[in-house]
Amino acid sequence: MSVMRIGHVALKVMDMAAAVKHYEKVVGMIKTMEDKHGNVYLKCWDEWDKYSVILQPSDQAGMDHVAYKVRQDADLDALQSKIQAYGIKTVMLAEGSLPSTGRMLQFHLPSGHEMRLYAMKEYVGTEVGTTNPDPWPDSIHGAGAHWLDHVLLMCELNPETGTNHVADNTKFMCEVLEFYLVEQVVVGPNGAIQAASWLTRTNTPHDIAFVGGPRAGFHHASFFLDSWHDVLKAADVMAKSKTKIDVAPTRHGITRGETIYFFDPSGNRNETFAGLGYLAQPDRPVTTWTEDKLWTGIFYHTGDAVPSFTEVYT
Ligand code: M3P
Ligand code: FE
Repeated sequence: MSVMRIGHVALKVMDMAAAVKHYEKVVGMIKTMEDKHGNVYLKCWDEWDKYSVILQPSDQAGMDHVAYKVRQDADLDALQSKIQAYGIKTVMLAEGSLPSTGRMLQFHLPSGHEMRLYAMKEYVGTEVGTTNPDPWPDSIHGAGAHWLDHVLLMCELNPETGTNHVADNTKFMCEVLEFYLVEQVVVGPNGAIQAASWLTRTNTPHDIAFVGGPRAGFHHASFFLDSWHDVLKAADVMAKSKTKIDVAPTRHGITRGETIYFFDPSGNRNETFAGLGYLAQPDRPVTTWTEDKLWTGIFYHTGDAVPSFTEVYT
């Protein structure tokens, strides 16, 4: 009964043609499918399932849902009971609710974000295959992202009303979905308020993160790159294509990731993320960042506050 890894993120976009161009030419994804509703499905070259991003036509930006893949179909029944016993309602969506995808267990995190779990998605293979593969395909383009790495969701945090959906989500993810806490930011008197958390199911420093803010929303979807040099080259790709860069290449203290933040044409924030940083383990001691070093955690080199980074999200 286990969640394996992030499977896909469904993002709402306002100009489909511009969005597809962005995820293809800048992030470097491949369009694999379009459905009758005009939703477009894309994958990265190093991913083997049919898609990891769904672009949905909408009149506003933001995340529709994030999905994680579980090991086997029966896990969905076991997790449904477990999630419902925790007090969260679930719906089992029939196979084919999303094309090329098996049944999905749909529910909302305490923060209100929609999450789905599924066991089956059509296998299409990576661009280099499985027999004597090359290290990268000739078709590589744009930033050449390897795979969707994680999402960061903004959660309502209001100490005055006692609302802390970061802590609520963290507890749920750990107790019910068996993620483990890798890093956290604590604020307030005696650091009693968990204001952000980074959680994993795999061995990467995070498969999902939650950060507190005035309202729930979508902060970013992050795509994996191999090296710091690839991060630099991704920034070149963005400059050449006049992509709006939010934060130029730098390093996070948190997770030690090497990063760039940028926006898709609808204003959904993306990240390219390199450097495994460390191998996350369930028994690795949790790293804690204190309020006075919060910005060092976010942008390690300058430690400078960039309010727009935490205030602007979809
Ligand atoms: C990351 C990461 C924020 C911190 C973000 C950190 C939004 O994106 O990948 O480690 O405060
Ligand atoms: Fe990130």
